Amino acid sequence: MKALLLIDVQNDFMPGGNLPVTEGDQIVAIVNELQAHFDLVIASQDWHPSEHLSFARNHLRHKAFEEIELNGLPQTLWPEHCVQDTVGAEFHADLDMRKIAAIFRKGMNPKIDSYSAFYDNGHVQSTGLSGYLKELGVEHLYFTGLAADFCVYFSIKDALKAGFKCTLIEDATRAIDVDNFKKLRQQLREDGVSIITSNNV
Ligand code: VGL
Ligand code: ZN
Repeated sequence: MKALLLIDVQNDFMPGGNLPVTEGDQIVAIVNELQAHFDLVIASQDWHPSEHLSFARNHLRHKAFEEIELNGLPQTLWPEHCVQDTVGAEFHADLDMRKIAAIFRKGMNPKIDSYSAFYDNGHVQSTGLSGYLKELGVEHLYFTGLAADFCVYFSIKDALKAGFKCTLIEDATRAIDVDNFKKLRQQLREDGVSIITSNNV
C-alpha cells in the first residue's frame, strides 16, 4: 500500500508567516488534488512550545539563521514559528483536511529540534509514525510539504532508513534555500528516491 505524507503545510511556512518559504502557498492546491490518488493521507505538524531552543529569541547572544551547537548537535536558530495554539501553527486554511487520517506532531521537546516526522534530530525519540504506517501495511511513501531542504528532506532520510520506498513529488514542495536543496535533491536520487511531478502520480 502507498500513503501520501503532507509535511508541515502550516501558516508560518507560507508567505507572510514567521518562517516563510518562497511560493510555499503554491503547493496547497497541488496537495489537495493529489489526495484523490491515495487511500491513506497523513500530515505532520511542527508544534513548538514558545520556550523552544531552536528559536533565536531564546538565546541571548544569537540571531535567527545563525548556527550553534545545541546539546551536541548543530542547530540552525530560527525565528519563532509554529508555536502551539497560534495561527502560525495551524494548517493553511485552504488545505483539504477531510482525508487526513492522522496528524503526527513534532518539536514539542524544548531542548531538541525535530525536522523529521519520524524522529527528533538526535534520533532518540520516535513519533511512532513508522510503526503506524507499517501496522497499516504501507510500503511506499509519497512526500509533499515544507520545507524541502529541512523537514521534507529529513523525513525522507528517516523513511529510507526504516525501509520505506520513497517518492518526492517535486512540485508539491518548496525549499527555504533553493541552492542547498539542489544538492540535497541529487543526494536523495543517489539514495534511491524517485523524484516525480504531481501529474505523474
Ligand atoms: C522546519 C525549520 C524549523 C520545516 C521546521 O518544517 O521544514 N524548518 N522547523
Ligand atoms: Zn520548527
